[in-house]
Amino acid sequence: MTTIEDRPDVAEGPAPEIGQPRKRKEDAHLLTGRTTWTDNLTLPGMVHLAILRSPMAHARITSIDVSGALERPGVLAAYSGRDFAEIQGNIPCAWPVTPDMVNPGHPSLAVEEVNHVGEAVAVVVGRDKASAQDALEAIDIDYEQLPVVLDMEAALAPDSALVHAHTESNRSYTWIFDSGAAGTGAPIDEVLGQAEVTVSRRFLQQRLIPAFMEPRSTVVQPNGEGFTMWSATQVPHILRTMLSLTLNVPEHKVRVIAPDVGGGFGGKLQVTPEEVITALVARKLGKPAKYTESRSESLMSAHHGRDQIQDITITARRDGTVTGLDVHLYADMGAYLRLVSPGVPVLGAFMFNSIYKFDAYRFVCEGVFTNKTPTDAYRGAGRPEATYAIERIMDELATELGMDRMELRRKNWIRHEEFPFTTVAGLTYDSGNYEAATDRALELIGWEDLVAEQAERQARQDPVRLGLGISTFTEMCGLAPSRVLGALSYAAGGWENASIRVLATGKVEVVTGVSPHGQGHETAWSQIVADQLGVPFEDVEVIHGDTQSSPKGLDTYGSRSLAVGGIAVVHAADKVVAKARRIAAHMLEASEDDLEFAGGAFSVRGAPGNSKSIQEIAFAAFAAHDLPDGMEPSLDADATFDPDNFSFPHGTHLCAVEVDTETGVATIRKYVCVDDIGTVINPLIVDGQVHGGLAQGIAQALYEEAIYDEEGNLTTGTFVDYLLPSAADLPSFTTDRTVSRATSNPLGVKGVGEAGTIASTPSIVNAIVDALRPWGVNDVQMPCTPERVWRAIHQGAEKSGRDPGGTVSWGGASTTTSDGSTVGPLDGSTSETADGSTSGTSDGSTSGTSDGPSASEGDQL
Ligand code: MCN
Repeated sequence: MTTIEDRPDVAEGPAPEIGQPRKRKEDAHLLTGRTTWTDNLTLPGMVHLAILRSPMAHARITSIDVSGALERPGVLAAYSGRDFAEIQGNIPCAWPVTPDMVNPGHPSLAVEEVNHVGEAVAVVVGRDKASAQDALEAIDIDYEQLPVVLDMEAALAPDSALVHAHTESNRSYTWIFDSGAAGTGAPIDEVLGQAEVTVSRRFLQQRLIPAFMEPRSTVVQPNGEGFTMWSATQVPHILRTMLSLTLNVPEHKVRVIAPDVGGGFGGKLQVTPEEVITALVARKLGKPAKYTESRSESLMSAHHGRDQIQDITITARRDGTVTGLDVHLYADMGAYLRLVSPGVPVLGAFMFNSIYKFDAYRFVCEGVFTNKTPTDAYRGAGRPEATYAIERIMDELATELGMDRMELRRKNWIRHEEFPFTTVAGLTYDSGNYEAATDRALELIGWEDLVAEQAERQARQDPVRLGLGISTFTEMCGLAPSRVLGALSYAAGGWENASIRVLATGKVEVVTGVSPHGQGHETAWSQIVADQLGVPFEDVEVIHGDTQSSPKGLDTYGSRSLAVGGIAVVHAADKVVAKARRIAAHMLEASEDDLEFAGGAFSVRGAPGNSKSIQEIAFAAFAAHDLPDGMEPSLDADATFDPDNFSFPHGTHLCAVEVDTETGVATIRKYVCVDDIGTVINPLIVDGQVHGGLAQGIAQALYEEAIYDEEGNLTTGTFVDYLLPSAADLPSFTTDRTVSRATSNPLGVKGVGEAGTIASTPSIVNAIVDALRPWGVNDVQMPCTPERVWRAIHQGAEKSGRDPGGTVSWGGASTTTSDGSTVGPLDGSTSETADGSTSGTSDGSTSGTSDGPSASEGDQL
């Protein structure tokens, strides 16, 4: 594969744009409120929708009468699922991961049954939103309650109640990868049988909510046979095709526009019931219609992410050589399969082995239905979950072996001279340098000093302990080679398209098939084109997010836009330059081979004064007075790129977390990440992407969790209960990069959009567990809230007979904390240890008693 250095045709402008920290072109209009959010759109005669949602997690709809709503002022129409039963189709699922996968079908408006709280059951159409909303209470609906299924393991029991009465069980699918059968390694059972050391853990990936800034919103304008939809979506192209199939409308009669979109994080990689309902209503009434969800509706009904039980066993030799990995996942699909729900955990199958080499690997994933909101892609989609499990268990293995955690990783990771490397999961990693990224991260964080401080705090029984967190990672992104996606049973491909038009005046329009919603593609694509064509950055306009103006594309997710869409731009630029070269040769009466292209101009080699700029050539191509024989006028080109491999960014994330053992509060003191994403187009954008990703990964470790009560009600249905961190909750991050160029594309770029989220969660939890090891703690369930950390200390102390609080006495003496309150276990059980301690002295120092742990116990304490 060629690299940019190998390519003589790439313009060498005086100041290459690639690599410059350009401020984002997009931001001026975003920051000054000159945006077009979908909800800002108003069309003549537009009606407004409000949706009635199920208050029950599982119930039969015994009767529904919407006529009461029709009598309310300002109401034009009201419909239940029964009104649309014949025409609404099912919300599509594009990833049948196994041939026997059970897909129960998902009508946009429930007809017979509701299967999760928040499911849409009826829609009211008003002259304004308030009238429609108010009339929802006039709908008369009776439910017959059905048993609620919430626990995944219980759901798989033969005697479990069924989420969907017409299915045989609550299992959607079982997907298996076995290195023995696949020929990528040894059979796992042999390795398990002979293992010198085996460590098994159960990790829980709590359910998360992709809390994008702009709630979902849709406007539909009916238009003859078809319609135009504006939607706050990440995937206008996928949406168009899927709407056409779902609603049986010819695809060429459907136009989808994603105007400004305020974030998605995977949550808008979807064909939503709300989009379908809005289209149904608009077409039925022949009027433009708008639906915008409230924040509470969004938290309850937009798809959720994660929610897996991970049973993982790692085997090793006593010298620390990892020999095998056995993973069993339960993945909560929620009540229905959405667009890519089943494929999300399956993507993780290729990442549990991460950066490590070992012989045997098995991955079994069971997709399970429950009476909860469906799950689907959320930033990282399968890869953060896998990275969490392997990085947590590597720490546990190191502890079991009594080995330094970093040494264990070094011993097992792929060394940089071994690339390209085909892993036990069957992927070929093209490039990377884990040593370089790790060494740089260790240096930046000042690891040795932190280790010394940790020991010193332990020695003096400081109630605030220091935990050091490690996470090394890689991910497969740049989704992706269409052939591989096809082999994984994904319905679509992974190519991307771009076209470039050099206009008569030399200004450039770039049409891209990706659909940014916060990633800054307009800026990055302008930088790429500026370098490729030698035109000013300011002269490039990027057009996206409208199936009419950018008709070919597969949109933005999976950190694919640069490594696939950006490369399509490069190939389109190559074609433009090739055409321009022919015109230039004609104009300069020279041979094409004698022309040099640099700084946006072709000149005759050896006669630099004899040149034509790309702008002059563009005008000549427009005027078409004297083009080479047979050449079509205009300077433009179109290219589609389908990479032959994923891109494999990697990195090392390290952190120091202070854990107050008296309150359980964990505070991040330092966070350093060194990512390797190949060539960087725009370091400012990349830092922004990493910062945002870190915030989300840290939020999983410390704050966020979607919680259902035993009746299936979402108890975290507002931002009061669902703890989305603000900037003030996060530390300043230290970011740096190493560069191992991707070999699967000519720029050498790898994706970055998910990196921070993938790597940060295990780094934080590893740090917290590290701080609590003295109490025998070997796991803390996420999110590591103060209560959970406090409990872990006290339960660990109880089991190990150690002091829970860095105290002056332990083992039975009854004392109080420094503020005078008595500390006891939160589960109500009695523990002598729990209240048998005092906290540190007022100056923060503590001392051990003669029967307490002594500083000489070193790393134990
Ligand atoms: N970039 C770069 N150099 C690199 C890699 C990337 O300059 N070597 C730049 C790209 O040019 C692009 C940005 O970084 O401007 C992200 O590129 P990429 O890694 O290709 O990711 P995508 O553009 O495909 O974005 C998808 C990714 C995903 S999967 C989620 S989820 C996510 C994310 O992006 N959701 C986001 N970042 C988000 N950022 C915002 N503001 N909002 C979201 O919803």
